[in-house]
Amino acid sequence: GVLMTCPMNAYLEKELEKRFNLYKFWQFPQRTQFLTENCNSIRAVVGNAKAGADATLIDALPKLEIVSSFSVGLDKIDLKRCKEKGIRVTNTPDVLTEDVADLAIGLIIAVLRRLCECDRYVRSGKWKIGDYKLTTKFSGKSVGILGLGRIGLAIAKRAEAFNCPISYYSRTEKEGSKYKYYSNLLDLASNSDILVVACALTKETHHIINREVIDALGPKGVLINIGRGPHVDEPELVAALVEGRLGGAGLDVFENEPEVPQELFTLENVVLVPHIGSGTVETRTEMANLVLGNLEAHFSNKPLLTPVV
Ligand code: 8YV
Repeated sequence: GVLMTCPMNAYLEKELEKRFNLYKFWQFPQRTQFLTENCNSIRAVVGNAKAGADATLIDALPKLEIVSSFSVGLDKIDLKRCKEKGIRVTNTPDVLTEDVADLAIGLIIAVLRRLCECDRYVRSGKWKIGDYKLTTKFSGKSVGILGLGRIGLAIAKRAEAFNCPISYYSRTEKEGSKYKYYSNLLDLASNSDILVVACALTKETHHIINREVIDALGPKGVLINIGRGPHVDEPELVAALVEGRLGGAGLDVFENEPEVPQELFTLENVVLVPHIGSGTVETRTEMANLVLGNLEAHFSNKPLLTPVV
């Protein structure tokens, strides 16, 4: 049997049902009772960025062999526990890189050119009263990237086409990279017009965007987050935006999704989207196929397609 932690994709659900005895966790409000009754028939967990496999779930499933995540991010999976218990883990890298990088650029342009406010302006009929105010140019602005992994690199490549000087921060300098490296995130923030969060969420990167970083980015700076909500100290971000200490923000992720701080709703220099980075038909289908391919490989003793553990 396969346990799916929450609804994530209709095609994936359908295909899993064809191949396995599929348990949909969300259909069993009495979770403890469900686990007691079915723990011995569950050999795989399919989770996502919302609901993965924590130590409690892993320990409740004595026959668990593999956790296949419908996400590239692994922050909702207790990797250490999986390693200890010899449970394999897979994710969905690469197939979503383009979508997430596209969205990062989209958010930058939406914030600087005020696309969402402009759309509201036209719809409300205000255009008839007068022209919209001037906005801020994107091309040529300095872009700082936090985390130069697959997604960070794809964002850099796109920003290059906008003639943006590109720099990055990561724990270690990437050998052979043509982009400017800062060994200190504060220096990157001070030297960037736009700062994009594109690293993995770990203990080390939790609240890495704190008050100091936000103030280094400053009243003309823009923060883009397509990583994870907890990368950012959200109350500090809200305070900075409300007080005008930060120029703007484009956010795909939030600390307590789907809760979004109400204070942001009235700010026109902020663009808010509901964790849609990988959310295209094409990419979600490819992600589903990767999950299916990994499970198939595992259960037929073949090498996993995208192993993490
Ligand atoms: C998804 C994600 O939003 O890949 C990730 O890390 O956050 C996403 O692709 C999610 O897992 C889809 O259910």
